Amino acid sequence: MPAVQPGKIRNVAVVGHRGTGKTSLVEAMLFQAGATNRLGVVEQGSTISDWDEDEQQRQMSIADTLCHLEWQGRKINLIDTPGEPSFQGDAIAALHVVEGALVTVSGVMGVEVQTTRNWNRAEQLGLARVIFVNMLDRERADFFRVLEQLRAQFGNQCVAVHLPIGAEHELSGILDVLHMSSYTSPAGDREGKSGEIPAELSEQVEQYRTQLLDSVGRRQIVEVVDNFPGECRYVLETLGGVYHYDALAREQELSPEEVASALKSAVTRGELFPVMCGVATKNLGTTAVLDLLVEGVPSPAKKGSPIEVEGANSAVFIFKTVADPFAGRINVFRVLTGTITSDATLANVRTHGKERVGALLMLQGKEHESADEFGEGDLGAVAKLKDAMTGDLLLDADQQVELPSLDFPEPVMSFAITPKAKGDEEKVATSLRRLSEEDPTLQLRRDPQTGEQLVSGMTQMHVEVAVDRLRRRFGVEVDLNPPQVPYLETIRKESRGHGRYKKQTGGRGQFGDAYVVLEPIEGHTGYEFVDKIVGGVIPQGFRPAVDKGIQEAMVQGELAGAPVQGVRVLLVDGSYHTVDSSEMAFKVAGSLAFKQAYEQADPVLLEPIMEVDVTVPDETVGSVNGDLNSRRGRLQGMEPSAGMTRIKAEVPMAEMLTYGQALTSMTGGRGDYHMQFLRYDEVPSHVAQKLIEESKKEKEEAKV
Ligand SMILES: Nc1nc2c(ncn2[C@@H]2O[C@H](COP(=O)(O)OP(=O)(O)O)[C@@H](O)[C@H]2O)c(=O)[nH]1
Ligand SMILES: [Mg+2]
Repeated sequence: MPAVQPGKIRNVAVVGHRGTGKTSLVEAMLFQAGATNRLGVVEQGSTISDWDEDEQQRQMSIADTLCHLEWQGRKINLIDTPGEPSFQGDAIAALHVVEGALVTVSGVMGVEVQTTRNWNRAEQLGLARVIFVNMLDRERADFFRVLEQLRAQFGNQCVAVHLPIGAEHELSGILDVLHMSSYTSPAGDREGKSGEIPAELSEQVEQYRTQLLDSVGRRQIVEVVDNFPGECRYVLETLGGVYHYDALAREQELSPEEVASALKSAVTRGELFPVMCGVATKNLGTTAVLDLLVEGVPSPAKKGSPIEVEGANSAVFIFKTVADPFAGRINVFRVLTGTITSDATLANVRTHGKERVGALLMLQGKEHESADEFGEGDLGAVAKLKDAMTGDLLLDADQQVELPSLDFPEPVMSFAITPKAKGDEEKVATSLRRLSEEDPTLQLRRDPQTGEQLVSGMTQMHVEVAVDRLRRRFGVEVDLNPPQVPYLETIRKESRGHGRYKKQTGGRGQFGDAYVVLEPIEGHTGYEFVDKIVGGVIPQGFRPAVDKGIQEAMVQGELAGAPVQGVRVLLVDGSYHTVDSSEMAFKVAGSLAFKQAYEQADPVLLEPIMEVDVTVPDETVGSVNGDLNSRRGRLQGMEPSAGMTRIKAEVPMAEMLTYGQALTSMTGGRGDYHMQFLRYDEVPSHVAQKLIEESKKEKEEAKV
């Protein structure tokens, strides 16, 4: 099959909050276009796009799924994205490779957290946006309330092009304000029935039609263009642009075709956001959505590449890596420029390695057909690349170009992960690395200080799904625990200490003797060893051994077993024995001298302080601040904007280990936070006391 021309492609990411019917709508569109001949159901695990076992079990999309269909002679590529915040990385990646976003909103719940997040991202990326208010058959669904909410939140550029006929279980069809017609489409009926506007609704339709017309153009002639002999054209001012119009010269009512065409170009430019409605599970409203995607979403030919690449004839960007049960690893990509054929060899910009393309695939959920080539702007997939992964750029030339950034949010929930079976450590690490190649918002690192293997994700659920996948796909079982806090110890006073190591056991003995002075280093960081020996009371050759002994003692401080930092040690005096002295003896002497001095140096525990950035609905600010306060947080500032307040605070890491769940329950899932390491601070004495006692107890137990 030859490549599809860029002008005939529409790339659309279906985004929205979890449970708003994205997957069901994709299913309905595929069915409506004849790409599938049965309408699958999410609860039965029979949809095309929720094909993964984890998805079916949780009845929730976890990863991007690519599907395609043909409508009005155009190829529409649909990416069904997860709405759950845990997997928002995939929605973000999808938005980066499309020209349009189809935003689903529940007719009951209205605008939700993830609606807003995806909306803002789509806006940043300058995408055309089409809104589908779904689930209007459900109890308490109210299209008009949701419409007002949309207009209040995202502006009056959100205009209804559809209205429901009836409501809740009495919903019987859809009114098309644009074409002034109505239709009903019982489940499974692909044609639906198109008809007249019911008389009792004519007033309402008129009201929304006026709103639509007012949005399409203010019907105000701002300029008369008289370029053509014998022909007069008028320019009509629209939202954010001008629209050439000659109907107005005739002072006529705009024809539906004229309105449609004005609407279409405003949608394409991202200036108007048509609001449609329906019932995805009954395939009601789907035809109109498909029509509008074809007409309103710009083609790749019109919009150009979302990622600029210079110096290559063909380039593809991998936005998703999936593990396929049959084909192994599949990389899903967008062709940025040129055509990609199945015999191509491409260079990976990140690794500089060569990749032989081999099997190209056209995806329909988990089903794939092989393809010979993909043209510019198209979305496709490739199996069996060596080491390509999400975020990679492959070019036909080994060029130095900057890798595009998908700007994923930083994962904030960390857990220490340990295999249930001893000896599985390596397997856990490799399997997790695999998962994080598929989903870069899942991260893996070893804490150099505590030695723990840490896995971080967006939420607890995110990490738990990863654990399920470890078991199911890689056969490893693990335990998750809150990570250890990397405490440090330091000193606050200058002090002196003496260490002497002497052993007389028959033949050759041991002798080392050292005097040290400890001084705090400002900022509580680093370690310095200063040799102040005069006159060779300790021979040159043994002094590094003293240093070594001290550094070994610093690995586990005497206070609570944490590493010691921020200490300058002066080696000031000592003595030696010509026969019995050795490096080993001076190492021990150094460590004894350090320990004695350390006790006198007013040691203290240090804890990591995080810079925390929380965004919550205004009405929850009081309880969120109170909670941060009870976590020993210090408020740094607050910025309210559009119903949400951003709170900045400095909070000890030890108090933030379970913050995700607390924030979710305080804000009903509408809160969001991220944090990063800021600095080490002294642990307040009442908190330190407990930690010191615990460490003593552990030490005792270890001895037994
Ligand atoms: N009553 C009703 N249920 C729907 C509709 N659309 C989806 N659902 C159901 O709502 C749930 C969530 O739908 P799903 O498509 O998985 O939402 P997603 O999370 O946005 O992909 C599933 O149980 C669907 O069967 C609708 O229009 N009406
Ligand atoms: Mg879904």
